[in-house]
Amino acid sequence: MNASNFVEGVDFSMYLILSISVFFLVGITAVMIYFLFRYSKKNNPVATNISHNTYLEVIWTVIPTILVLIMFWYGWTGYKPMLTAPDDAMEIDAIGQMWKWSFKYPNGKTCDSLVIPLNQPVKLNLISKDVLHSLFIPAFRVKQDVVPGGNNMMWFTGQKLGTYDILCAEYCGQLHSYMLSTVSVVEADNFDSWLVSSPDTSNDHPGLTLLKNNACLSCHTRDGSRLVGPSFKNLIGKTETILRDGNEEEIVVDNQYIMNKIKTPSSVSVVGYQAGLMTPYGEILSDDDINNIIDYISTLK
Ligand code: HEC
Ligand SMILES: [Cu+2]
Repeated sequence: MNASNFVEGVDFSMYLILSISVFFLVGITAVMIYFLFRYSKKNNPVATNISHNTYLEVIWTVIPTILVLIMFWYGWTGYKPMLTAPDDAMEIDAIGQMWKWSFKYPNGKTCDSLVIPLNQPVKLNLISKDVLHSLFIPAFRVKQDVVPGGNNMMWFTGQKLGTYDILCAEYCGQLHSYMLSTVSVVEADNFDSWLVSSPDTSNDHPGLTLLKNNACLSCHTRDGSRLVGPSFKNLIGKTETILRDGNEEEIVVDNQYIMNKIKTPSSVSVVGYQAGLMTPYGEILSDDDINNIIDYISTLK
């Protein structure tokens, strides 16, 4: 059994086009080499002037046209079903952001990796929070751009139990290649119990859960090492240089500064780091959320 319902159509047209291409590559090269000797100056001293040959011209027009139409036909019939999801497909939001995938289920459950039931069509609504991404599941033979403001979708049916890679196939900045996740195809019963279970975050600080869920940790570390942005370790009370309205300023990081930076990151930028990478979280996180985050950051010493 194939990993998804699209494997057969995509693979068939791939192998068809590949075989036709290889056939002509080998054939044309062989004829070229043969002609090189057959019509060299030594073997064919007097060149013949041939203006045209109707019979040959019809053959080399009609046969390639038929071949191209065959390739088109199998390509099209493999691709067309991808464009319309069946009505009974389960809808899941797939959200891409620098540099993390997250998946939101109809019951509100969110997860960093995708879990789907066996033999159930699944439709992913593709949403980007910042720049262009592209959701790519090689084993399922599906790939689709995730456009900010657009409403692309993809659908598929997982037909074989297992866990498969999810990649981002659109260069989306520095840590693009780390934008990885997985899709697990599980038995329907296991899926149902998974869907209603909640991840065990009881030991996590609520601020840490928020940092994880909002992809903050793909750009900021907790251990003092530099990633795309400054580390959260020892952040509060740190003296640093920032750029505000084009002017450099020396500041001491406090709660108010962090609150403002998370809500409207473009208002200030830390000197030594690339400005403009952080998206505004004012609409996504409440003041309570941000206070939880600040409280958590204050524990990172
Ligand atoms: C795509 C990468 C990215 C993501 C995601 C991101 N940030 Fe940032 N952040 C940066 C960069 C780069 C800087 C430094 C440059 C600047 O000030 O814009 C920064 C700066 C900051 C600062 C100021 C640090 C200092 O030393 O003054 C805070 C606080 C911060 N981010 C918190 C967050 C929180 C909280 C989240 C998640 C809700 C988050 N960031 C998500 C890239 C990111
Ligand atoms: Cu991406």
